[in-house]
Amino acid sequence: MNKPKVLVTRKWPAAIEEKLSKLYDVKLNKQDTPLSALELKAALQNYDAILATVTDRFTAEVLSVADRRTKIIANFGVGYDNIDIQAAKQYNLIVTNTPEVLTECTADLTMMLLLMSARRAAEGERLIRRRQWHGWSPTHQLGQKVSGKTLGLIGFGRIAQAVARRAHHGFGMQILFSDPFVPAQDIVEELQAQRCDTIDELLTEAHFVSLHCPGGKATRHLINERRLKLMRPTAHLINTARGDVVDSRALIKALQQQWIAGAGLDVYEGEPNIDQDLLALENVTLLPHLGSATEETRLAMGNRVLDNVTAFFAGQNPVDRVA
Ligand code: 8YV
Repeated sequence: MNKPKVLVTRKWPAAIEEKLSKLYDVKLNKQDTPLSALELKAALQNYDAILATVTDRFTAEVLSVADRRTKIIANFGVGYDNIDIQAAKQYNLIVTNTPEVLTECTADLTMMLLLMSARRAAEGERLIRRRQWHGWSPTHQLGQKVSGKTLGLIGFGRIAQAVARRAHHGFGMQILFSDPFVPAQDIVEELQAQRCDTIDELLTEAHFVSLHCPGGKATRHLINERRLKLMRPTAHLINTARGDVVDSRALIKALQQQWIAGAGLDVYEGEPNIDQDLLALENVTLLPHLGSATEETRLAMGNRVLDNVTAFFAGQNPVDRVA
């Protein structure tokens, strides 16, 4: 029997590419160039499985291509807002993601951004590189204390809970959260976390706000001009979720006019294109979507995709099925 034809849309950790090559008739992307809509359509017509990432935009239009061969899109990532799930269901396409394995590293990076933003770390680093640091001074580049402050988490799933653990047990922070789902009581108790009835209430109260909701239509521009104005002038906004959760023009205005003290961003609307006005600001820390970018986690993500695809080709239901 012929091996299933599998496309890996981007360059993956070598060990995973090796395993895949042994099991399937695999097409790798050694150049690592993101695929265009046209290339994704051709892929849907030519491969049994597509192993995709956040940079592959499977819109309803792309998925509607005639003569589809693909049966499964196995996404390398926990977020799958790059895939129109309704359309995928309509065409009986199975979609899987990689939850759990990237929780800890993404939570670590969230804390790093929070600390960097609060303590103006990137600004200080830039200053030194520009040779503009003229020595210690009692009032130079003062930031905000983190320990003991209140952290508001919008979305209280796995990653947010891991952030809350670090913040509460490590930094003595009080945890507020807002989420339409009710979390397990033992977690709420462990973290002494308080649910806010509304996002507005959380934004008004918190010293630091971190976003952990999924991307997509339902959360697009959840943080807008009105909501940014509710935040404390000393507050920092951290986004390691998805860029379009924040109205970036409104955020730029908030940072320029100092409605808030700073922001730490790992994700962007329309990434990797970053608004010029954002680049010009000192009170924002910018990272290039590094949430899960550790050797250990990317290997674990690859293995998780492998498990999902292997289960599918063995006629089983993949464990991380989201459509
Ligand atoms: C991934 C992420 O690396 O898993 C996610 O949702 O945001 C990242 O950590 C990226 O999405 C790759 O698909």
